[in-house]
Amino acid sequence: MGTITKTYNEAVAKAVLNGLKANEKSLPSWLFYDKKGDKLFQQIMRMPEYYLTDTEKEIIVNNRDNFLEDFKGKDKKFDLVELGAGDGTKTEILLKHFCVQNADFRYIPIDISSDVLEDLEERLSKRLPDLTVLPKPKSFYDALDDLDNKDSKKRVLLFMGGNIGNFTLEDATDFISELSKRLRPEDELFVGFDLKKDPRQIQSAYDDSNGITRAFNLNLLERLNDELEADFDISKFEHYPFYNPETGEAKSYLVSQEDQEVCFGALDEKISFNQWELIYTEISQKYDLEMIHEMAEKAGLKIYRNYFDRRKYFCNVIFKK
Ligand code: AVJ
Repeated sequence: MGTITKTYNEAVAKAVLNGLKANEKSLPSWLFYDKKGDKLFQQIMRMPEYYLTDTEKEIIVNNRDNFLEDFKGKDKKFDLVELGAGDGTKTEILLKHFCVQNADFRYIPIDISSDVLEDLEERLSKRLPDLTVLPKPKSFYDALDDLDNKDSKKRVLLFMGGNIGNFTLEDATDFISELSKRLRPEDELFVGFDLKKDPRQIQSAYDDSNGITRAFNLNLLERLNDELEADFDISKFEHYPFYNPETGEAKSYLVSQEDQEVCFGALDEKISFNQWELIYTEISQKYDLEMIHEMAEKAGLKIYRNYFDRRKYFCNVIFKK
């Protein structure tokens, strides 16, 4: 045998094989966000059915003065630490407002992707040249553990955009507990939760009539075709979102339309699918206040404040120890 040069990403290959060789097939939702997936997600956020972005934006715009008061430490200073840099539009509204108000704060975005952080830093240096930005290209926990604890300045951790929804309830509780361990008495944790509402409205948010969410879900398979030399026939899979109002779980699946076999050229592997077999690709957990209270209690946190949009579709919560 000659030397095989691997051109694929090991983490992607491992996640894909793990997920597709399991009894109940799944693919992790972080795989959505390649170049094309990022673009599709931007488009999803502009779909009339996808209410999440505008509702959280409404909360931020209407309460930016309150947030500044909530976030300021005793000495008026604070560090704003964002978990996941994301696309940053909503954060930018806050940052801009805080700069205009001459707040004494620094912005510390944490993201595993240094590319994402470089783009963000470049954008912010143009738009908000006076803002101090300290990007940390690390995992959330590593980055938080790395922060200098001799620095007594108040910290506010941000986890916005309903990203907590991509965890199951159990995993979200563990995650919040881990963050809680790293909070000091004066610190705060600011989280955006998408709330339970008319089940039909949630269902259509993940099944928009322009088919963008469908394309977003199917793009996972195209990504595997490109990166792992797989031969998925995209027309033989269908997007199926399902919202369960009993549990608040909105889950998305790809459904195999027939018995079929898929080869992964780069991995020298074959995976077979039965007709109607599912690949579970995403959870978007919806919350009610009782669930948020219970989570806070389990994580050893108190709800210091909660903010809603006028329709109570979304809730931004400030937790404290
Ligand atoms: C980025 C996790 C908030 O779950 O609503 C949108 C991702 N997936 N449409 C969500 C998503 C399908 C989104 N979050």
